[in-house]
Amino acid sequence: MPVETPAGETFRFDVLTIFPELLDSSLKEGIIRRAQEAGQIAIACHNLRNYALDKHAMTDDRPFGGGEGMVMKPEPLAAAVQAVQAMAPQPGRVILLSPQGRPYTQAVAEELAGQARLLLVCGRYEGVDERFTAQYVDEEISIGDYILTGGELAAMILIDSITRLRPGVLGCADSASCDTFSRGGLKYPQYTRPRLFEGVPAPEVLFSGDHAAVAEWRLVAAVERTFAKRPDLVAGMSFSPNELKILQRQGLLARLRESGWKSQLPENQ
Ligand code: 9D3
Repeated sequence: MPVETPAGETFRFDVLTIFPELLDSSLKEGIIRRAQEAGQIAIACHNLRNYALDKHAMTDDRPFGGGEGMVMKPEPLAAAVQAVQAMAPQPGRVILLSPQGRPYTQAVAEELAGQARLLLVCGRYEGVDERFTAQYVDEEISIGDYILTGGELAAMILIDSITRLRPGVLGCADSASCDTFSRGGLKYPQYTRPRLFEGVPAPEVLFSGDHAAVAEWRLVAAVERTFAKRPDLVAGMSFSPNELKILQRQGLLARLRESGWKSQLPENQ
């Protein structure tokens, strides 16, 4: 019996912001645009000012107790969340983009891609009134330990990274499995024409027509590159039995173990 799976649904993003144009422009190109046209995702940006109660449409105010900067008022945020939740049949998880949030990773993106709808709230100024966060926000997410001027760029990063995980968005069906992070390390280096660029040739093996040799070169290059650029990722890498054979033959298993990588081979071969 056919069932409604999340795979066939349109994933709906609602974004609350005082700068809707900031998102609108950058979401109108590339894969994100195609995904919207194909009905795989829908993005609606809502101007918080439209939900401000006073005649000046104020969305911020001075902090109680004094101090630097401004704080986002709770009422416009609350009114906007309520109104936007009512715009689609099922409510969305409310995510506040905030420097205090859970660090965003590919694993978080994969978890959120399993939802059908997200309501992304972008803060500005020094932050939002804590009572709004407590009453309306399901989860706070940070995109990293650096300081932005607001949550809009962070919201775009969530939309971008979640959209490409949705079924059918990327051309190649198993694109996700050849992702940079699928083996847990970095991807091999890429080359295209010209064969000779500023005197530097592309690696000879790539022209050999020997698919096994190419795959082997790429595996070794990927592991070497991970050692060089992201040694912190080495310990968490995982390999297929065939890849392990190659790595053993290439003498890379010892180096992997030295980096804290746990042998997947039975009985410490
Ligand atoms: C100097 C006071 N700041 C403490 C770190 C307060 C503050 C900084 C930056 C309050 C708001 C912001 C705006 N940042 C975001 O809205 C934000 C953000 C970020 O700054 N870094 C990483 N992820 C995110 S998600 C939203």
